[in-house]
Amino acid sequence: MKITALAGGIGGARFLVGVQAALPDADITVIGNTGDDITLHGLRICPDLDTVMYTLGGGISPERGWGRHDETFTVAAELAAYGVGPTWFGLGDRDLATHLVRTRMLAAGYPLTEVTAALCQRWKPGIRLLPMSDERVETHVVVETDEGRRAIHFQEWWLRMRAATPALEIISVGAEAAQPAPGVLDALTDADVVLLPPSNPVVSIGSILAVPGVRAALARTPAPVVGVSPIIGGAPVRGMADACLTAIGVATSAGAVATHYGARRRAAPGDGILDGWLVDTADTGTEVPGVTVKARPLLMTDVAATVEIVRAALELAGV
Ligand code: FO1
Repeated sequence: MKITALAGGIGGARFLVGVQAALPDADITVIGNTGDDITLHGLRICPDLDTVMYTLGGGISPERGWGRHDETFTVAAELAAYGVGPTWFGLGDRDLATHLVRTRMLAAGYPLTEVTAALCQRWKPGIRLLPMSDERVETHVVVETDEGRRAIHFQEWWLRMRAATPALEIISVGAEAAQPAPGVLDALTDADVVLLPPSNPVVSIGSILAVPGVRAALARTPAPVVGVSPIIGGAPVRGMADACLTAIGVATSAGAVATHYGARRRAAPGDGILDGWLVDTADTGTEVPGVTVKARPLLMTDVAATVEIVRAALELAGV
């Protein structure tokens, strides 16, 4: 079975562990969000690609959910001693090697798709990991500061401000000029099923949908498209997706997120992308016109629980 999933960071990676465990023989392609990417100290860092790669490849820090296990932060401390920031983005010593290799390959002219494939040759995540685009698409957030409105990088808003300062606007900088990376559109139209894990619907899934052509490919793919709500009982399971949803005027509810993704009407393809939507039992009764909604426990407390969620999504997809 060919499965394609759009994935952000920690929640998406955790869900993918369940997909692999549920279907060990499946051919899985992951379209990874690169909107969180940032250049620091001259190094290109791809948090969501690395989180998927490390999580499925066995290198992730289980406590943090990002970065490497057995990590040290000696270089970060030395940079801080020089007064060289930012200190709000924790760069681990082991993780730095990934950014050094990636930056070196990008500088040599390799596209991010090939860089990602090269890094995965070490980690062997067991899935094909595609960046959403080889072009630079970065999520920036407009906030009110003492000096007036400023656009700051998503990571600064997320990590330094903890998304506590209201985002007046969330922008995928560069999206309009970007192309889907090679293989991305085919992965959406050739799949037997497309899954939307419980990643952040705005800055993870939303960033991927902002790449021209992706939403249209999802609207027209013959594969069923089923998503898993990242919102349970009106609150995000992790992270601060509520701050992101508020920024784009979407209520923080399982139903509102599905409505935001849109129902896929085969008769008249619009830009809706959902056929099915899994909500937690706390949200039983959620109705989304044009979308088949099923309620079941959605907390990914361990791999076995995640496997059950994946199985429910595949059942809802009818595969
Ligand atoms: N998340 C944090 O909460 N604090 C950090 O210091 C941090 C550093 C970091 C370094 C590399 C990396 O790949 C991810 C990192 N993350 C950190 C997670 C990252 O900010 C988020 O996972 C995504 O960008 C949002 O999902």
